[in-house]
Amino acid sequence: AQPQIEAVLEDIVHKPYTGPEHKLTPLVNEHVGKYSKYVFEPVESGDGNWQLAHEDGDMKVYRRELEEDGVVVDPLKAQHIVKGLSAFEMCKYFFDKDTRLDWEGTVESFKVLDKLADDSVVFHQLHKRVWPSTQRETVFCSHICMLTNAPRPENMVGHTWMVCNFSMEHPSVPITSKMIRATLNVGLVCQTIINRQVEPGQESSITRDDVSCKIIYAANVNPGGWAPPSVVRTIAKREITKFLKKISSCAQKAVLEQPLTL
Ligand code: H15
Repeated sequence: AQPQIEAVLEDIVHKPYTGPEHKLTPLVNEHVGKYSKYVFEPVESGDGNWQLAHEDGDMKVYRRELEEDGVVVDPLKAQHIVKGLSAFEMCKYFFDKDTRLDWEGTVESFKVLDKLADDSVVFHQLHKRVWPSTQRETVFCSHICMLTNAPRPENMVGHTWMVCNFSMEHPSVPITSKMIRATLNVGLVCQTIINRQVEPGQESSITRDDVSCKIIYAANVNPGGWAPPSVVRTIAKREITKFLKKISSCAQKAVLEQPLTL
């Protein structure tokens, strides 16, 4: 990133949504600190070799081709704009395990390993088997928080929200030979955009029809073992696109009858 951008990113601070602190707070802070900046590093400036891999209406998916020890680990970044809900509502929906299986197409089942606080939960997930490869599993911590000092797009109202999911190890699920342990680090950052002029002090007049949610989603996936590069790249692009579409329509439906929470 250019020096000015670096300085802007340096200022971003995350605030826990509910707290209190717990045994993984230092680890969460480390991941969220890194990801909250990484998500905002621009892809369009052309310096990081990001390529537009898919575009569909307001959705754009970028990738940077990268292999580690012959395994495809392409960083992915996507942007999307979803009408009729706020940043907070979108992040809450992504974080909420109770509605996860309504939209999550890559997961067969999951289990809570550790509820550290209302804003931090550790999960074990079994992923759907992608023929002809071995089934994958993941262990990760999911954390929801607010970001302050993040770059604000034009016409933004309210706060920036983020969910950070990062792979970790957990003593209750040792790695076995039956499945491949994949690792993922994911950041979902959301900001609310308003599509009409609101006079200062008139914020309470904002309704669902006035807002959209701008999403930036960054994912670093390591499939955890060799699989044909073209297969991994095809699956990754397909799944991230499917995920964004599905979670957007499910979240829109879920908030429809509720009052807007900015
Ligand atoms: O973010 C997504 N899902 C959440 C909620 O389930 C979990 C995820 C996570 C899982 C494990 C560890 C850390 C984080 O955040 C949606 C995921 C969308 C899919 C992204 C692309 C997957 C590419 C998989 C290639 C594997 C190829 C195997 C042959």
